[in-house]
Order: sequence, then C-alpha cells, then structure tokens
Amino acid sequence: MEMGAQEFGVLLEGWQVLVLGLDGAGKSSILHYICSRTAREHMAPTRGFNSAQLCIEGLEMDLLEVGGSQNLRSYWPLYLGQAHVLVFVVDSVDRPRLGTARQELHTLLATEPRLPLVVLGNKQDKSDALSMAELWEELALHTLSEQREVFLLPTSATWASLSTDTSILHVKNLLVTLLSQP
Ligand SMILES: Nc1nc2c(ncn2[C@@H]2O[C@H](COP(=O)(O)OP(=O)(O)O)[C@@H](O)[C@H]2O)c(=O)[nH]1
Ligand SMILES: [Mg+2]
Repeated sequence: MEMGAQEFGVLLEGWQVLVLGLDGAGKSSILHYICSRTAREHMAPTRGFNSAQLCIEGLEMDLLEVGGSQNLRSYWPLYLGQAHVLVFVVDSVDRPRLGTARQELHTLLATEPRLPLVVLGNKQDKSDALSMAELWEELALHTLSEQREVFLLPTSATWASLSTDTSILHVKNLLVTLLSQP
C-alpha cells in the first residue's frame, strides 16, 4: 500500500519499525517477504511511503518504509523520533553508492544515540556481494557508540531465498526479540 506523508498520523500505535536505505536497496522487497510469504517477481519503485502492519507473538508492529531517492531522504529524520528500531537496508553489490549509504546512515544516527540499529546487507544471492565483514568496515559500523545495539544481517529478498541462511525471516525473528526485551 502506498500513501502520502500526511496520511501517516493514523498508524502511530504499537511498535514503530522504520525501514530506510538508498533507493533500490530492497526495502520494499524485504517488507513484502516479512509480511507475506508469497512470490513477487517485480517490485515497483516506491513513490514516497510504504507501510505494513504485522502482529506476531502478541507484538503489533508498524513497518514504515520511506523512499530512498535523494528528494525523499529529507523526510527520513521526521520519522526517526517515533521509531523503536531502525532497519537500514544496503545493496551489497552497489559498491559505488556505499559511501553515500554510509554518510546518510551516520547522519541519521547522530540525532538518535540510543536507537537500536539493524543493518541488512541485502542481495546476498548475487555472486559479487560484499561480505558482512566488508560491509561492517565500509559502513564504519565499528565507529558507532557502544551504547547502541547494532546488528548486521545478510539478507536476500527473493522467493528462492526464503528458506536459506540469508532469509529475511531471520529479520522478523530479530525484530520480535528486540521489541520484546524489557
Ligand atoms: N537479486 C536480488 N534482487 C533484489 C533483492 N532485493 C531486492 N531486489 C530487487 O532490487 C530492486 C529494488 O528493490 P526494491 O525492493 O524496490 O528496493 P527499494 O527501493 O529499497 O524499496 C527490485 O528489482 C527488486 O526485485 C535481493 O535480495 N536480491
Ligand atoms: Mg521501495
């Protein structure tokens, strides 16, 4: 479901999971596979915002994707204050834009020193994907404050990967664990 920014007020109950990352990283695909276990061949580019609600193990989660194209990135900070977790999706083969992803991520994090961070190294099904060690380094995750919980998971948001180690279903489990902690 796509909608405009002004319609968002109604969704702010339960746990807020904010899903950000550059355009094309795989945010919509990940939301799709987190929320429904059906195949999807093509993902239309998100025009603005995309949201999904999940109820698992008694937790109500609102997952909100804000588009990652340059004109939409200025909206990112607006949703940060309400978020309980930030999921930041990176395209593991998009080496040329990794520096941009790193900068955008660190700029965001500077305003929310305690917000838990889940970085997803997506498109791990591709043969030239960067490893988690490389992404940790390239995204300068080692420079983040020790006050912050930081996770880096390999993902592949494809139908074929749903039952593999890079399954985005691990992301779902991690979110449940994070949001269930006291
Ligand atoms: N091979 C592969 N393609 C992916 C993966 N995730 C997303 N894609 C593709 O990458 C493109 C952008 O995905 P999308 O979910 O729209 O990215 P968004 O802009 O971050 O929401 C689409 O063509 C997806 O099918 C992945 O894990 N592996
Ligand atoms: Mg999208």
